[in-house]
Amino acid sequence: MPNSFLSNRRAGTRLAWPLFAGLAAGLLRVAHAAPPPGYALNLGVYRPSTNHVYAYADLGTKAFALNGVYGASGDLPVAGDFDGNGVADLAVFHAGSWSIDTNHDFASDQTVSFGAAGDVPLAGDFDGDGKADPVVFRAGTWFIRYSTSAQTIQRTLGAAGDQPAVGDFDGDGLADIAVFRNGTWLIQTHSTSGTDIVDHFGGLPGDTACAVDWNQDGVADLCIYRAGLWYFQSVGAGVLLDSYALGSAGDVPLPGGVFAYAGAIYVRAGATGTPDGSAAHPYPTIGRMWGCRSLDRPSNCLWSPNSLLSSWPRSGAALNLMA
Ligand SMILES: [Ca+2]
Ligand SMILES: [Ca+2]
Ligand SMILES: [Ca+2]
Ligand SMILES: [Ca+2]
Repeated sequence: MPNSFLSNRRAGTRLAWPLFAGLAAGLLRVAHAAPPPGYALNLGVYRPSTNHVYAYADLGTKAFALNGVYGASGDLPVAGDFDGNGVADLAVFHAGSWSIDTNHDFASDQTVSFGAAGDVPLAGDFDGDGKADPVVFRAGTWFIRYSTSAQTIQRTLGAAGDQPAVGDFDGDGLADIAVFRNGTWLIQTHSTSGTDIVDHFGGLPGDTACAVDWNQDGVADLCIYRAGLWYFQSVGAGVLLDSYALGSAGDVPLPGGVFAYAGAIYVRAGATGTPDGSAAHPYPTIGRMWGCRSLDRPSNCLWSPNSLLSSWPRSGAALNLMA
């Protein structure tokens, strides 16, 4: 099974460096109910008037992971980890056509034909392979296209005019569906039609419903985007959990979860092109080290064939092995 995110280790941790000289894929499957270890929770917004996306890599420093134009007038944005590398990708939906930018260069890398004009697009991992599955909501009928099989399943929840949301509301690692209607949330976690959980949060005119695991306990929290302010409440808690400011009125919230790991170094076996250790241009190997004076100080080492000396160690960096 293809895997995304094999390992993630912080700088300063003693690593068995030579072991990484050859990379094997498929060691571990990760369903990202919460950010993987070492990753930070992020948020983003999409501004339809300019097709500009603003997504933070770090909610504390407010460094951007995404800050550019993607899509065209009338496109609907969707954030999800479509390639399963642990980092949310930006997609735009237009009348059933999905264009997905998996490497954050604002150019489409994957296209999917799924849904139709008038559908509301969403994404979540329903089949548990770590990759986001395209979803469309059509007046109470949900169509979910499994990434593993391209099979489309159908569910029923809500009605025309409801705001749909996707998140893992029961914390089992698989995405669930919800609709928001004037402050009432109807959540379906294990049925194929009907409501398993009813909750109440938000409901002012203009509120946009979203779902994100804000407290990172593995269970998606209810989220309301209100003109640049995000509000969070855990399912069943009945009290506000937190709020955060990002965006402005008219923006579409992108509760992608994780948009980047600042300072990360990415490695993918067989990667081509000129590598710089970014997610877009990963190293094909971390190389083999020799001439070391200390395992804990890789900068003392010589590397071949693909030296990381120019970029390692980075402060706070993590090493990400990609399938
Ligand atoms: Ca991704
Ligand atoms: Ca999936
Ligand atoms: Ca679930
Ligand atoms: Ca939570």
